[in-house]
Amino acid sequence: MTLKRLFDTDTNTHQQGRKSKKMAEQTHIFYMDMTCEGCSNAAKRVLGKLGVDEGNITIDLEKKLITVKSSESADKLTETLKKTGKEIRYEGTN
Ligand SMILES: [Cu+2]
Repeated sequence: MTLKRLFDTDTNTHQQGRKSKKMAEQTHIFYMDMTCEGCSNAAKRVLGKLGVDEGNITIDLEKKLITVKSSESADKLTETLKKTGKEIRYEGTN
């Protein structure tokens, strides 16, 4: 029992500890007027420069939605995504 709990705790620590930021991460959803993979790659690139792990970015090209798990503010993420030159709209957190 005790051992299993120890292992569980260890796993959680590894999953969360990849980026050692103190602020709580939130999941934000953005609309971005993407038409192809070039657009989604551009989104990944600008977010990556901000320090967002690729594993924390989910892109639905068909729905034109980007889900980002980050401790950065929604404003900062919006500003960053706008660097792609595409229309960006903040859809909220989840
Ligand atoms: Cu494109």
